[in-house]
Amino acid sequence: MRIDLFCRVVDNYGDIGVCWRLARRLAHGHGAQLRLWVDDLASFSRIQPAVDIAAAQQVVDGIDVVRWDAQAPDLVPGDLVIEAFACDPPTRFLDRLRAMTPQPLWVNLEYLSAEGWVEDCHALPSHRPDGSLKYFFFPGFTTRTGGLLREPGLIDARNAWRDDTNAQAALLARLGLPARQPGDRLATLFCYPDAPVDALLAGLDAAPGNTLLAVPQGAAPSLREGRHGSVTVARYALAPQADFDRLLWTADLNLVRGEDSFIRAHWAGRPMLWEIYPQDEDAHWVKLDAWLARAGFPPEIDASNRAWNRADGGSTRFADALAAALSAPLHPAWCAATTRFTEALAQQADLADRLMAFACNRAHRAERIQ
Ligand code: TRH
Repeated sequence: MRIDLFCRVVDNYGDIGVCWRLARRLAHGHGAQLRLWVDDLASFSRIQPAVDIAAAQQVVDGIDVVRWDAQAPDLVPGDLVIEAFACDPPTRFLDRLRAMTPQPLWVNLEYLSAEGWVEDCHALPSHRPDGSLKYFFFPGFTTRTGGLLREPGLIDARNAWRDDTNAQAALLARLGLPARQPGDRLATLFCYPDAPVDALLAGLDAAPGNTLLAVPQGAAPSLREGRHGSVTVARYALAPQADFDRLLWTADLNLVRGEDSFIRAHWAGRPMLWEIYPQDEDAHWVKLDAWLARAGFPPEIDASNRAWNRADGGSTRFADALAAALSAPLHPAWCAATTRFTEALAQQADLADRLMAFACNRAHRAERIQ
């Protein structure tokens, strides 16, 4: 199948992070001829160093990457067109799409949400005034949604990685991070600028044992590198996406944000705290609570997640809540609940498999109508 995937980098790395992962899943996992259109190659190159930010067109990891700008080439749409996060593909491209018979399948990949209404909207068609058809494809946590991206063999690879302390040590060294001392906790922090990092340091310092806190350049700008009581803060340059995934696998605690790192922290299967991308009118609170309701963590962990997001009057309680969450008896309960939740999710077909099944089903239906 020939697939066009359009990605507009709104801000941060999530848009390109999700699209690059999906592009590889469809190309490598389903043998698709993938053409990825990206409007910001500089951000792309931060998570995939092989990207040449000056190239109008290039092949990266077997995927055609087209720089999406005013000079972008006039190309014939493929069989499936994926518009990520309502990014409005070029008019000229859509004109071609509309003129084709049968019309290629046009899908809008929506943002992830754990909310219930997603099931009712997933895979619905949008009949557009110009006669074209676009479908909504919603990622989600249940079988009645589009699912979550997860490459085959991920869980086995993660489990093997957990037993491979040499590979873990080599990764930390490659990222320029200090070695983890035996018994020390490794935590990763990927947060938005106003996350309550002082409360985080206080909570980790009050928790049993020492902590190595790995923070990417650019995140938590107010956080000073070095010792803070029993916590050592160490920074690393933004890592290639694959290394970032393994860092999450190596850690005992992952503080993640947005969408893609959030999903990857599920697959790491370790305790995690999610800083949700703030939305207007506090719409993100409903999304956060919807996820917590699905996850089934102990209520104290829900309170920690909400406090980390400065809900209900801020993060003053976060430090105590985190220290308790990292101590017995809460910590083993947190680990068990996380394993239970993420292992159950890993039983579901992943988003790429569902998207391809949806596309093939539509193609057959179109043929029948022909
Ligand atoms: O960067 P983000 O905050 O992206 C956000 C969200 O996606 C949000 O939903 C969206 O509305 C907004 O962008 C526009 O967080 P996210 O989604 O976790 O994406 C970060 C990507 O960066 C992810 O693919 C992992 C990758 N990454 C690396 O490859 N290396 C690294 O060292 C780090 C820290 C991240």
